[in-house]
Amino acid sequence: MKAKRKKVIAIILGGGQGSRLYPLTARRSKPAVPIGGKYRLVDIPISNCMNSDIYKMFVLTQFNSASLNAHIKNTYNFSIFSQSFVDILAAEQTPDNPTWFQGTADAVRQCMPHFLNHEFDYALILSGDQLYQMDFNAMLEAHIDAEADITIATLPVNDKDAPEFGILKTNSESCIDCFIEKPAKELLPDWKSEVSDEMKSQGKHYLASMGIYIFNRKLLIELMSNPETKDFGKEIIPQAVGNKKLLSYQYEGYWTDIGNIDSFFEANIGLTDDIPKFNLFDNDNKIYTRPRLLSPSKFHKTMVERSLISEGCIIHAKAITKSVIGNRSRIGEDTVIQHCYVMGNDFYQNIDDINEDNKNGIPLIGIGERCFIDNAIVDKNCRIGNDVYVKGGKHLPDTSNELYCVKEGIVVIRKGAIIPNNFII
Ligand code: ADQ
Ligand code: ADP
Repeated sequence: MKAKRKKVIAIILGGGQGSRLYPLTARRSKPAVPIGGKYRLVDIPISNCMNSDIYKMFVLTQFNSASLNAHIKNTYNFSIFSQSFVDILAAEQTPDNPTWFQGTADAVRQCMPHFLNHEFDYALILSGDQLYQMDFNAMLEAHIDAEADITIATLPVNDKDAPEFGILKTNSESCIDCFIEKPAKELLPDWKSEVSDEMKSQGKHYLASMGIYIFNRKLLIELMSNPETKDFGKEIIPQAVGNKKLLSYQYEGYWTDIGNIDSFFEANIGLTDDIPKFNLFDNDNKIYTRPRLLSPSKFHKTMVERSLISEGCIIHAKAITKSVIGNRSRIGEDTVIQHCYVMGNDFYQNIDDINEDNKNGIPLIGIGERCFIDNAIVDKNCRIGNDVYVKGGKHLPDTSNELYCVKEGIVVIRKGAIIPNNFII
């Protein structure tokens, strides 16, 4: 347990411009994107830290959004008697740095003065867009025991995924002796590693960096003093191999990148599996989020099959299948929702608003009557009219307009979009 006595800060890389998650990031920063009906992306790394007794956290984001600020401020307000905190550091223009973060290492470099205000022995650098549950203390123990300069969490991946990651090879002591960022397919035969029989049987022959790093304080300061290096995967890690002691900390549990619409959608829908790979029902690994004091959800006569329904919903729908339904969702009579992530609403309309909207023919907040919605993400506060038909799937070409986008067949209805009655996608 010596790792617990060491001082650790966590630096959560909250996202570049978030273009891969567009349009969910059109009006909010990436860490604020809602996930799992009631959480935000940033809750995942923060919860992993708290479950590992790490309570000093920085979230680095390209721009500050009201929803991220409100979420962090209202959720992670620790006792005044503790020294715990979650601080948001948004890219800021200063006389020295007139630009946004130029990459992951540049983001850390620009924020170094904030980190150095705190005492720490180790910096744990995390990605903000991954879904996994991991004990960082065990990783820290391994780092300390090996007297490593840098430790990288790694996991075996297959041929198809390997070109998306930093791939490495290790010696018999698990020290990294070579590393390549996102190798071309043709180079893969040279990058096979010795992996367990179980991983071999799944065709996972390559060791990939999970983008989770532990750095010793002194080394981090040294590396960050070079303004030429902008990125961990492209520069810092490859340049350190051979010069510093880099340990591979191998992980074989569930881990998935949720950085694009396709993987984000699948990760959410995956939560509705009979036995989901990501366990929201774990006493020892809670996922923390903001308690909202909402009423229990109310159903009228809905057939619900393998779905997650959050709090405060009013649901008249005919059927909800394999879907995640977010806080305060309102779904009208005879509507069918399948294979969808409906993010829910930030507020309820009062009776005066409802009468006014009805008078003006504006659909109410939520999803109307007799709709059919399949393979879609419905962002927050949408107003979907009656008899709307949305059928996502590979048959739809990629599109983007002011109401919705289609990415890899997944329809994403933009936040606050007003979809008129009888609309068909
Ligand atoms: P990528 O995921 O492609 O590869 P990158 O785009 O650098 O790496 O993002 C890493 C994390 O930092 C993400 O959470 C991202 O949102 C965030 N981020 C990116 N740019 C940022 C910026 N300017 N400011 C703040 N945050 C930013 C990396 C490694 C690979 C490794 C994979 C594992 O480079 O070696 O295999 O992660 O997913
Ligand atoms: P979530 O975290 O699920 O988005 P919150 O509990 O944070 O939900 O509430 C969302 C925010 O919406 C709150 O800050 C609330 O003040 C705000 N809100 C409440 N009523 C309205 C309204 N009429 N229009 C816009 N925003 C509202």
